[in-house]
Amino acid sequence: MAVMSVAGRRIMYLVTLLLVLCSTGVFSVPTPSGSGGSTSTKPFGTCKSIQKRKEWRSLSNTEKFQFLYAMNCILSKPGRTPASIYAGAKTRYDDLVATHINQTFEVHYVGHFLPFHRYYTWTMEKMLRQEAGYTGTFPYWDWHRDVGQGNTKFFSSPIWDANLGFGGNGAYLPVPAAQAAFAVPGRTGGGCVTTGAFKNMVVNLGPGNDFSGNGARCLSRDMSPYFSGRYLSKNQTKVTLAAKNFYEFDVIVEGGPSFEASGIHGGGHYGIGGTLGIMGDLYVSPGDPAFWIHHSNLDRVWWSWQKLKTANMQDFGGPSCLMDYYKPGETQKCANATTDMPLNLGYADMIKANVGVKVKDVMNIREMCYDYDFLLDINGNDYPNPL
Ligand SMILES: *[C@@H]1O[C@H](CO)[C@@H](O)[C@H](O)[C@H]1NC(C)=O
Ligand SMILES: *[C@@H]1O[C@H](CO)[C@@H](O)[C@H](O)[C@H]1NC(C)=O
Ligand SMILES: *[C@@H]1O[C@H](CO)[C@@H](O)[C@H](O)[C@H]1NC(C)=O
Ligand SMILES: [Cu+2]
Repeated sequence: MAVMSVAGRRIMYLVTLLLVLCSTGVFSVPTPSGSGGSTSTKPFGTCKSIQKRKEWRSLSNTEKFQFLYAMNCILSKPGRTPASIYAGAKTRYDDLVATHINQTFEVHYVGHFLPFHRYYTWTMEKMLRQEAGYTGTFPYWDWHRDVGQGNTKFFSSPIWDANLGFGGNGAYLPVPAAQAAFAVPGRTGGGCVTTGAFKNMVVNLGPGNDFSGNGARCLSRDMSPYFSGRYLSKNQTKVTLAAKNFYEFDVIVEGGPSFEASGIHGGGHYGIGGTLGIMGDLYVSPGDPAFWIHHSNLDRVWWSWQKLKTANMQDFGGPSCLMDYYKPGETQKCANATTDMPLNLGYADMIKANVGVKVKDVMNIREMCYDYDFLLDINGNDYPNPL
């Protein structure tokens, strides 16, 4: 078991000390209407500037510390979900997790899967800035850097750093017999995360769709370098970026149309969460803070695909209800998803413009006031994104 260094302990002590600031609410900023002016009818307003997201490794140590601190702040702030609605939702972070659990079968294996998660990740960024005083860069995890050369490479990623990172794997636990047949191949852990900025974290909601809070438990990880090596490889990204239209792109990303198959989305979830880890639980996966940097990179892949061809930018499609993919000769249960579909985040909502957010509002990330420092070309290689 990894022992935390003196520096690591000092950092955690500092995080704990600073959380007092968080609970006093010094970071709270008056609720704005959209990101820009209140006169705008667009939910994201007019951008004062474009926030450039960067890979975790490109953040300075100070920025990493501030980011991990701000996450802990959101994890400790009282939430807005009334106990009468979801008794287990206690913190501001739980507001986000609860809305994901509530909509699990409405926002996965559907056309609006990527738009929903783009808006969801944007909301975490907004929350960190507005309610936890974060002023740095919102990070993404370029998984290509950590897969492909055997197990040790994945485990030793700076993402999992015990001092200035998300902490590592859990100790190995066997899976209960009932789950053995469905166990994620190559899983190596399952126990609690014991290092890093989230080692004391309590996951209040879940497992699954349990909102009661009775299942409160540690943050667990069950990493599978085998699984991530397969589905987070540059080859898999290349296969994904080769999609001819959005419908096809979404199917490849989600590994549809079947629950058994995987794509880059599942590559991160099961590569980190395996069978017993929080990231592997379809409902409560945002309960692992690593969720946000995985989804930020997934969003970067979508944005990179959108930028490959003019026609890709506004292309959209796919089913509006779970797994209702079009198959020749079969009748679909639901209408196809359209860009007029509303995206709803319940008590986690950070937009108070009363205009609602629709798929069409999140098609262009620059209208959401952010972009990425590097994008991916058709071969899955990074190129600098001129801003
Ligand atoms: C690349 O990915 C495709 C699709 O998943 C797979 O069929 C192919 O074998 C992979 N190629 C390599 C070189 O891994
Ligand atoms: C849904 O989209 C698919 C793929 O673009 C298309 O073939 C199908 O006809 C559409 N279904 C409906 C009900 O409009
Ligand atoms: C849960 O989801 C349903 C259906 O999308 C929605 O109507 C309801 O408002 C959601 N509840 C909360 C508390 O977010
Ligand atoms: Cu999700």
